[in-house]
Amino acid sequence: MLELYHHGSSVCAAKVRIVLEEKGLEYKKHYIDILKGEQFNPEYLKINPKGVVPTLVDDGKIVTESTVCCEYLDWTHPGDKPLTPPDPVQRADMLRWTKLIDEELHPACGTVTFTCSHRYTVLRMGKEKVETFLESTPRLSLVSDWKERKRRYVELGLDDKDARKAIMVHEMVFDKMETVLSENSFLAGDSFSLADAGMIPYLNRIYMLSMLDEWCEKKPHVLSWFEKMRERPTFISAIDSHLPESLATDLRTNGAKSWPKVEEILLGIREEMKVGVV
Ligand SMILES: N[C@@H](CCC(=O)N[C@@H](CS)C(=O)NCC(=O)O)C(=O)O
Repeated sequence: MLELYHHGSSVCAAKVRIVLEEKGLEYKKHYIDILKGEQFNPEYLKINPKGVVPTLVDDGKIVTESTVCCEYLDWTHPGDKPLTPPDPVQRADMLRWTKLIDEELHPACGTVTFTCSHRYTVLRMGKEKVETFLESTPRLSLVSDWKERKRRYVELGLDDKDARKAIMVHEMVFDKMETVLSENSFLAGDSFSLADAGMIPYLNRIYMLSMLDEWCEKKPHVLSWFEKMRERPTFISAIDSHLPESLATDLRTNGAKSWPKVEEILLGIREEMKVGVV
């Protein structure tokens, strides 16, 4: 039996749910509320020592790291819908996207999400619980200094020094997508692959933060790709149906309030990109 430990607003968990749903696999869900610190429960740390979601369990075998979970599912359940292109060049394209997501986009998304919204959700727990929540983060978590970063993001929001780089990473990834999607319907190859499955939750995060339309108003191919992904039947079953309404409201309203500042930083970055400073 397949089991998934996940959370409604986790981009990494969403990625694995998309693959499970695209393949039509049945799985048992275990909800871990990462904004209440349930990921630091000693029982959960036994299966995921980083204290992050998702964790996939396949008949007792534990698989962590969302991209690895997606690949594992594609190896073990290729079915009639493999999500890895058979052509080696297209497969290499796919792996370059998933590598970019893991190495750059995911930590940047953590920064944007916490500085723009999650900090407000977490702060509602009250001083003592916030302290326990921040102190419980393991040394090696989302990245090796996530514990310190999370504390700063909760305290400083968009005034933190990492905010600019995180916004720049998103802008560079969206630019790269725009170039590829102006010639291709999918990110790698000519059909839906693990690259698209991996990218959907990150676009959806910026969308949930009420920022996507304005951010990408000059990137029409990115917007139409996202619209197409939203039309897939698995979008509702893998993404929309798992996000509690209160969290969706937090993301939407906090994101809208944060947009003017994000936009100011973004416009500065675009100016610098134009003159070749970055
Ligand atoms: N490299 C890991 C990263 C997982 C990760 O960062 N998960 C986030 C949610 S998307 C999390 O559980 N965060 C818990 C925290 O910030 O304490 C993967 O791809 O599975």
